[in-house]
Formats: sequence, structure tokens, C-alpha cells
Amino acid sequence: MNTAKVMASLQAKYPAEKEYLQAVREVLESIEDVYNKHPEFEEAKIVERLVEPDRIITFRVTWVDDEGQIQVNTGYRVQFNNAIGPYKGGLRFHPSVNPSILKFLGFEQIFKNALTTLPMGGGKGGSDFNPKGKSDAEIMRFCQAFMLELWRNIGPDMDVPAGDIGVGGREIGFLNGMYKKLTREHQGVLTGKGLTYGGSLVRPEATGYGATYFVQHMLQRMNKDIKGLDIAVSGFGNVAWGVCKKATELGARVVAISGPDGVIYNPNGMTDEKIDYMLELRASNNDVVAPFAQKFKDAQFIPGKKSWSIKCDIAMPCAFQNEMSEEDAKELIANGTWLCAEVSNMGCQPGAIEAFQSSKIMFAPGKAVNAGGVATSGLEMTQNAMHLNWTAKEVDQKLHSIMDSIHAACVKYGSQPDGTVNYVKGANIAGFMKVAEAMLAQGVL
Ligand code: 2IT
Repeated sequence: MNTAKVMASLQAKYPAEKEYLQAVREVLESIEDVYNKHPEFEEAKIVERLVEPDRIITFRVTWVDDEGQIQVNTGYRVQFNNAIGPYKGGLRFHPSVNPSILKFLGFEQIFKNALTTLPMGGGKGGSDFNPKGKSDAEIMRFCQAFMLELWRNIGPDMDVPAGDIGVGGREIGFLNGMYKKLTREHQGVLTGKGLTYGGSLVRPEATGYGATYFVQHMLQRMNKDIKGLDIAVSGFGNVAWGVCKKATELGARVVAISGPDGVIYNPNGMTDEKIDYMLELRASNNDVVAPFAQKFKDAQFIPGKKSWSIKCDIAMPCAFQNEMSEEDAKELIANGTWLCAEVSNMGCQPGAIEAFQSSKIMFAPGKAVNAGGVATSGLEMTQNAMHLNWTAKEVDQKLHSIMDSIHAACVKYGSQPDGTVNYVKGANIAGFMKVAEAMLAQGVL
């Protein structure tokens, strides 16, 4: 395989899909050397098959707002690859959603899910619907209209969606309700469900907890402890919340969270009250973080700034793709940051990753760091299939051991001659090898 050649043909075919092209390029560059040692991959055209989704389902979503006006959105499900298990991945409701964004997320999800050690393929979906400022009733009507179209294409052994940006417990409830109404079956067809109707303990916390466990592993290799370290987090949603909770419990100080409106500088770190307030802020649906500093006087709101302007030991982007630019990374490095764990999917631009790697700053990619979320979704699927619930301790222990094995896989495939670990290479190669072997074994499809 020649990365430049594959990229040129994808570029010609999908010139406008820059996020998708970016995600594919990162993986292909990482795996090229290993791939070319396996002529059977080349012969079976594994890469050419893997970069094209199995299918993309696109549909119109029509719903009525509180003023009685008819609204029209577009819904999608990208079923990318089911070589190792049913399609699995979240739904994103955000005005930026388009085929490029969902193809990048679906493509990343294939390797992430392979890393979890659980049998899940890769998929992603969502809509350009903007939840900001919508009432509960509008959210419900939208979710019901969305599921009215999606339901025929999903199933517990076919495709199992979950949440992502703009889709949390409330939305999963409405989506699951409509699925149940249409099929007359109560199945584990979505994950991230509420505890009263088949959800798993620890799923809401899992992405942030898993990311923090992963950071602990990275630190262990340097004989360092997370206790006493300053962490800058971006975002203030579910993922940022989980990181704040676990990192604070382990004795770290979360010195920044952020929103589209600016950054909260929080020099004394989080408290239980502050962490709980993050949930309230998120539930208000306004997408602003500024009120945090009105409520907590030791915190300061800096409008228009990102978390990367705050001095910290560790940076953990938890918000959005491409949220960290090369300049941001350089600012962090200049301020003494020595580890970056990407928690958002493709949160760092290629220039930011290069800046970290060339400065010998430890960097780990989202598909490894944030895999605890989908891994716990996998544990929810298992509990649903067995018709029983595990305790929080049992789920957390399983999450722990999954994050251990993801870290070990990164070390196995990403160790460099100088003793450092290239986590980008490690995660991409480890995920790819499993999917490629599963595709080879199942014939030309
Ligand atoms: O990006 C992700 O891994 C998620 N949004 C979670 C997907 C899932 O199926 O739990």
C-alpha cells in the first residue's frame, strides 16, 4: 500500500470531506510499514475496502417545534465496518454534522472498538439538528421522528447506537422509547440507557474514568503519580465531567474547563459541588461555561480563551474534533505541559500532534484514551444479553482491565528503539491488525 496513492484517489473522490480524509491519513501513515510486511493484506485490498463505509443511510427528519412550525433536518447512520461485531458507535446531534464528520467518526470507531477487546464493529450517526435552546418537548419530538426512520436499520446484533455530542441520557430515553413502540420489543438496541430500563452503572462516567486510567498508565511508565498534578481539561460536557470526577478523586487538580464562550481558570481545582454543577450547566442547554465563575468565586472566566492558555502538567482535550491547533500545542509546551491525552475524537490537529512528538511530549490519541466509553457500552450490551446487571464495582473493574489492555497494546505496537512509546502508531496498528485479520478470515465482501 502506498499512502500517497490511496489518499490521492480518496481526495479526488471526496474533495470536500476534510475530516474524513484527515482521519484516514493518520491511520494509513501509521500502519503503512506493517501493512507492507503482509502481502496478503495488499492482495485482499484490505485498505481499499476498509476506507469505504459498508453503507451510509441518509434520511429526512421532520418534526414540529413549540411554535407549531414544521422543521426539517437530515439524519444519518454510517455503518462503516462489522468485521469483528455489530456496528457500534454514537449518535451526534450538532449543526456541524455532515457525511465527512460522521465518516471520520465512524472510521475512528472501527479501530477504537477493536482496541476494547470486545466484539464490536464501527459505526456512527446523527443529525444536523441543533439541541441548543430547545425545550424537552422539542427534543422528544425530534428524537421520536429520528427513530421513526432509523429503526429498521438497527438491532442488538446488527447496529447498536449510543450517545455522543448532543445525545445524552435524556435523548437515549426518547430514542429507546420510540424503538420499543415501533418494534414491540424491549431489546438492548441502544447503550447509555437509564438504569431503570436496561442501562449500565458507570456508563455515564466511563469515558472520563477510562481516560484517567489511561493517563495513570502513561504516568506509571515514568514512575509518576497523578496526585498533585495540574490538569487542563476542555469542554464541560459528559466526558469532561468524568475526567474531573476521577482525576479529582485521585488527587489531581483540574485547573481549567471551557466552553465555546471561553475558559474557566480554576486554580484550586474541583470540589464535589463544582463537579455536580457541571451537570447542571450542561442540562441548561445553553452551551456557555461563564456561569461557573459567577457561582464559584475562586474561579475566573476568561472570555474567548481556550484551556490551552492555562499552565498545566497535563492537557486533556474533551470537547470537539480539531479543537487544539499547532499554536495551542506550542503554547502548552512553552508553559511546561509534558503530557497530552486526547479524549475528544481527533481533538488535536496534525500540527499539534507533530509539535508534541517533536518536543518528546507524551501524546496519546483519542481512539485509545476515550475507548472506555464504548467499552462500557459493550459491557451494557453483555448485561442486556444476559438479562442481568453488574454492580458498579464489577463494571469499573472490567473497565479498568480493558484500559490496561488497550495501554498494553499501544506499548506492544508503538514501542520505539529509544524506549519511548508512539501511542498514535501503537493504537492504530493494534486496532488495524485485529480488523484486517477478521476481514481476511471472512472472505471478499
Ligand atoms: O465516540 C465514542 O466512542 C462514543 N461516542 C461512544 C460510542 C458508544 O457506542 O458508546
